[in-house]
Amino acid sequence: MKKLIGAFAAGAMLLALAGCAPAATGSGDAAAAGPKAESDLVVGFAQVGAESGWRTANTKDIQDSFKEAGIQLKFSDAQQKQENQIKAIRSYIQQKVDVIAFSPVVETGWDAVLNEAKDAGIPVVLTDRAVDSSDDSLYVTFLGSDFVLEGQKAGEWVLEEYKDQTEPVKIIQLEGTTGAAPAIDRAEGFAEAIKSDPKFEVVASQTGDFTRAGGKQVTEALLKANPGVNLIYAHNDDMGLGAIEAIEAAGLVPGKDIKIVTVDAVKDGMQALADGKINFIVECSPLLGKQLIEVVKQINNGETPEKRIVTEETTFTQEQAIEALPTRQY
Ligand code: GYE
Repeated sequence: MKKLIGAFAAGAMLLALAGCAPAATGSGDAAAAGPKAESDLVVGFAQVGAESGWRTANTKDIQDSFKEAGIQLKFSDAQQKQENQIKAIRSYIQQKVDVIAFSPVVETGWDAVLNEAKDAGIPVVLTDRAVDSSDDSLYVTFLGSDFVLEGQKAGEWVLEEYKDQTEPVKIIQLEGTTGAAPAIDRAEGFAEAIKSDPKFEVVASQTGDFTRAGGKQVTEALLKANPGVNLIYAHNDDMGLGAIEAIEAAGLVPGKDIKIVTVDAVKDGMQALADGKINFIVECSPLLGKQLIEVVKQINNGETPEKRIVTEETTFTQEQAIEALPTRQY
């Protein structure tokens, strides 16, 4: 934090100096003139992809929020590939956008490109997913959910749901994209919660890449290899929805023969919960657009946003899903 303030202070001093310099220094330093008009701001956003209902809702919310704020948005879809995101970020640097925002598909491997943005003097905002870097001066803030807490909430529901069962509880975990912050953290939070009772056994854990097709395919294979599974913990709704198809195809009843707990609470997931095919959902809000706009405005005004902005979230049982569905935005 100190480092960050230091960097900002140094930057501000340079700008102040540039501002005092005679006109002969040229017109290069527009920022010296103070904040830009918001209608002149350009933000480059490098999205992960379109892998899930959550992502679709997130993209729409970001695009709508920028339209509403009258700030120009350059948007790219990396199709879940880090190399594509890096290319997009490099192109935003070349285009000299005012702010770069992105949702890192995986946690590691960003330092080089983020240093390029830093050298170009372009602030970077992380939305939704975090990076794993020892240098936190490479981004201004991380705006998104507490994924460890989400995993814990899922695990705590499982503890309660099976509190009277003395037999082992066999669990399949459908992991998100390998190396992605929500996959790593949701696994960690869940494991943390259930470790207090050895009757909970994660008999298999595999990635379904946050997609419905992935969830279906992995569940099909894992059900064959692991008879007598009690519960599926899916890192997002879409993989849970894929699991429902696989469970039904195996002649079993989702929500009864095999219970399902997921994370996200997008409409299709909430519908399955209302229908009793999913048993519990931990909410993860994709509505990050308005907060991102706030951060962009703060940066433009020379203010320092909080280093970590955490999204507030709840959980849903079947009754709560039935109640929430009619007014659910996404
Ligand atoms: O849970 C999942 C999406 O990063 C929080 O990514 C996001 C996750 C979300 O594909 O559905």
